[in-house]
Parts: sequence; C-alpha cells; structure tokens
Amino acid sequence: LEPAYSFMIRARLPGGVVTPAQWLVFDDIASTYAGRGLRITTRQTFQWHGVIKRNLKPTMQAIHNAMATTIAACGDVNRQVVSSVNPQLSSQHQLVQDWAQKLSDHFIPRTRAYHEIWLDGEKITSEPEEEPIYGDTYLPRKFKIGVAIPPTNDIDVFAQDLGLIAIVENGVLLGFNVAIGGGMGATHGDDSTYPRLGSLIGFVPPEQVIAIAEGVVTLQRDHGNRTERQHARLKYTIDHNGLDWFKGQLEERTGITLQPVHAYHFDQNGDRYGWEEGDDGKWHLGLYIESGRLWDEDGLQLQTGVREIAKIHQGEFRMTCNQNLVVANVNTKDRSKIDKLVAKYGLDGYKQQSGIRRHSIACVALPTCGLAMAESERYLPVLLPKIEALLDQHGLVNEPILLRLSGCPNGCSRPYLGEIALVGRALGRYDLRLGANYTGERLNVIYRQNIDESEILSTLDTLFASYAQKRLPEEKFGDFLVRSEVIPAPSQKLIPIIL
Ligand code: SRM
Ligand code: SF4
Repeated sequence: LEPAYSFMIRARLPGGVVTPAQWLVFDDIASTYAGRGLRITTRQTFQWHGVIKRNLKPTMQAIHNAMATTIAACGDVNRQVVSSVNPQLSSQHQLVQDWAQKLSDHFIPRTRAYHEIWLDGEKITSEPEEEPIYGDTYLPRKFKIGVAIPPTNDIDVFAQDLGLIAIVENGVLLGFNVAIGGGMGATHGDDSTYPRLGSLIGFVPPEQVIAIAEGVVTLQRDHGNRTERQHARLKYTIDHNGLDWFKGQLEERTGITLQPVHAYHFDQNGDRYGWEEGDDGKWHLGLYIESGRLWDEDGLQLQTGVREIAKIHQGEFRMTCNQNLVVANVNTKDRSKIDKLVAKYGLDGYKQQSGIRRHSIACVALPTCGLAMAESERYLPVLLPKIEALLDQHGLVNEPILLRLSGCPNGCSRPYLGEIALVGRALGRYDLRLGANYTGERLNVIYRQNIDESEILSTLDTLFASYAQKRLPEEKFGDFLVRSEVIPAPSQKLIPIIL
C-alpha cells in the first residue's frame, strides 16, 4: 500500500479572470478532490490543497475541460501573469487583459509532456521537442510578469521580475513603462539575499512589449546564476552585472531602443470594495475574502455563497493580487439578486471592516506549506482583532494601513511592501518590519527581530499613539514612520526617471 500523498494544485488564469461556468467547475473540484476549499492566491489564481495522488489526473483533466490549465503555474518558467483589477476603469482593464493573456500564452512551455502525462496519457511524438524560449534547461528559477494600470498598483508591479505599467491616454493604450528585477524572496541570516524593487528602464509601445519581455526572459535564461539557487532570480543577475549592462544587452538583443519612461502616478495598492460603476456602465462588486480562503468551515458558507452567485451571474469573476474577489460586469437590474446572495452567505463582511483589515494579506504557511517557519493565514484572524483594538484606542480604526503576514522570508504575501509586516522566524516569533509606502513603491525595513505577540502589540501600541498625535493631515502610517525617523529611510528608493 502506498501512503496517501497529498498535493497542492495551482491553476494558470492570466489576469485572474474566470467565467461563472469555470467557477462552477473549479468549485466542484474543490468539493470533490481537495480538502480546504478554494484558495485565491496573491497572484490572482486558485490553489487547491490536499489533492491525493490518485486524484491528480482527474483534477487536471477537470481543469483542462474548463478551458484552463495548470501548466507553468509552478516551476522554473514564466509563471501566472497578473494584471490590475480596477472596477472603475473597466475599459482599460480589457485593453490590458488582452496583453496579459498574450504574454502568458507566449511564454507557455511548448512541451507536450503535460498533455501526455495528465490529459490522455498518449505519447504524441517521439521526436525531440523544441522549446524556443526555454531551451533544454529552462530558466535558472521562476520568473514573474505583472501589468499595472495606474492609479492602482494592486499587483505590486515593482515586486515582479518584469513589471509593466500601462500608459493609457484618452482610452488608447500607448504602451508600457518597463521595470525589471523586482523580487521578494530572502533568507534569514544571509545578507546576500534580499527583496528588491524593480528598476524602471524605459517605455515601449504595445507592439514591442512581447519582444522586450522575451529579451528580458532570454537574458535571464542565458546569464542567470545556475550554480546557486538562492541567487538565481533576475534581481541578482541585474545587480551582479549592472543595470546599464542589462539594459544595453536588452536593446542589442531585441534591436529595440527603449523610449523614456512616461509619467504615471499610483495612489494605492489595495482593492476597492462594494459596488463600483465602471466607465462602461457595468457594475462591479468587490468582496473581501480573508486570506483568499473560500471554504465552508466554522459555520461560514463562503464557498457555497460564491457558487450560488456563479449560478446566476452573467458577467465574470476577477481575482485580485490581494486575495480578494470582484464579481464583475453586472447589469444594474441584476445587482439586487447578487446583493441578496452576498448577505445570505456572509460575503458582506467588507461593509464593517477596519482600514487595516481591508488592506491585509497573509500567505498560506501552516499547515500545508512545507517551508513555513511560523503561522500566517491561520494567525491573521487571531492577530487582527488585537491590532484593531489598539488602532481603535488611538482613533485610527478606519485608517488604511497595509498589513502583510508571511510564515517565512520567501515573501509570498509580498511582506517587504507592507507598511506593517510580520515575517516568521519560528512558531510564534516574527521579524516586525515597518515603513513601506501605501503605493507599493518603497520597501520596509526590519524594526524588531524575532519577537513574540506581546512585543509586537506593545511596539505597535507606542507607534500608533505617536502616529495619532503627530501625523500630518492625510499622512500614511509608513510615510509617518520615515518622516519622523522612527525607521531610517530605506536604502533602495524608487526614483522614476519621468521625462
Ligand atoms: Fe510563493 C514557494 C505559496 C506567491 C515567493 N510559495 C511557495 C510554496 C510553493 C512553497 C514551496 O515551494 O514548497 C508555497 C505553497 C504554500 C501552500 O501550502 O500552498 C507558496 N506563493 C504562495 C501563494 C499561494 C501565497 C498565498 O498565500 O497566496 C502565492 C501563489 C502565487 C501564484 O498563484 O502563483 C505565492 N510567492 C508568491 C509571491 C508573491 C508574488 O508572486 O506576487 C512571492 C514573492 C515574489 C517573488 O517571487 O519574489 C513568492 N514562494 C516564493 C518563494 C521565494 C522565491 C525567491 O526568489 O526566493 C518560494 C520558495 C522557492 O521558490 O523556493 C515560494
Ligand atoms: Fe510558505 Fe513562506 Fe510562502 Fe508563506 S512565505 S507560503 S510560509 S513559502
């Protein structure tokens, strides 16, 4: 008898767009084959946890039959391409979504092995397969692409290996500012690993974006570190060789001269909740999903609730990189039906949330993540009420503050971009990091190392008191901490060259 090995499966859904029909299939997979409901990830797709080995193939086949795939959602390839979800700018979303899809398709591995192994088992060819982009050895490590639509940086564009900032004027997509070398992962006690913000190197019109993306990916393929996995991400390739060198190589390889960066402005990186009317007259309902987990447990019926919405919804769903959900493209006449289901199944929590809860993200961590050093997703509901109580005492409960929890320094919740972040070191112990900005354009720094909950709370209590008394009008928490020199100005500042 073989042990009942269980696995996590992740779908590739560019831009996090899912039709109601697909949702129903994915929901069924969660109920039939998985153990912890549907989990919306920080790259706006689904994970299913607890799929046992003998159910892997039927699960993959069900995903394939829903016109989706799991190929390259993991591995040393280009991963899930993310893109902004801004309900107010729905027409821009469509323009950008098309490019997210094209980028995703362009970088899908050509191998038929996936189909042979998971879909019908037939060997399709005995000829050697050619991977025009990845070659025989694929990339040194994972690679991530994201497209942001200003003024919302909900995807954390500067955390991507390749971040694209869409420049739209009068409804026309002019092109993209290009930022390279973003990444979050680090290792405790190893200063040669670090989070890094992407560096802006120029602008390209839409028709050149695939060529530039391919140039960045293939440069990383050819020059990335293949001997030390810790240093194999693009950020280290760039820092090792120099940004100017990389940009020069990119222009030479693609034959494209990058244009000067276009002006842009981000005003936030959280999600919008409740009903918003898009510029196309359709309605979009943003729902807060704690840590992205849709699971009927502890008396909640969140998974059932979205299933019931999917049964009547005529538009689409969009998942966000903050692990939330937008019921998108709803006609005015259909709003009340959806409202009733939202209220019936307790999906209306967003109406009463504190500012910090509306901006909170926690990575999966225990019990399923083998790399976790501390709790994260399961700790968020324990910690948040205690932080909210402190904020309330200081009159700050509605203040939007970015909170990020990670069970280890790999940074799956992009904790280095939290105004407040906890990065796990051991069970019950975290590094407290502070001082990122509200728009995802400044990294935070370590304020206290390896502390427990009581020290976390007492430290925050003191800082909240000072913030409440001494803040400037409209000043965000992270900015206050830097201005008042509670923390030193972070070393890597993003200085966009706006020409
Ligand atoms: Fe991640 C590995 C979960 C987004 C950086 N990540 C893992 C694994 C697969 C653990 C493992 O290798 O055994 C985690 C599975 C846990 C579980 O039980 O499900 C895991 N990562 C996640 C998700 C589900 C977090 C979440 O709570 O939503 C996110 C899934 C994304 C997706 O849908 O594709 C997730 N991971 C991220 C992000 C954020 C992002 O991409 O915007 C990062 C930081 C950005 C970056 O890549 O620099 C991230 N994950 C990592 C790393 C560190 C990589 C590095 O360069 O050092 C690892 C470890 C590794 O690759 O060896 C990792
Ligand atoms: Fe696991 Fe660490 Fe990623 Fe959290 S940050 S999901 S603990 S690898």
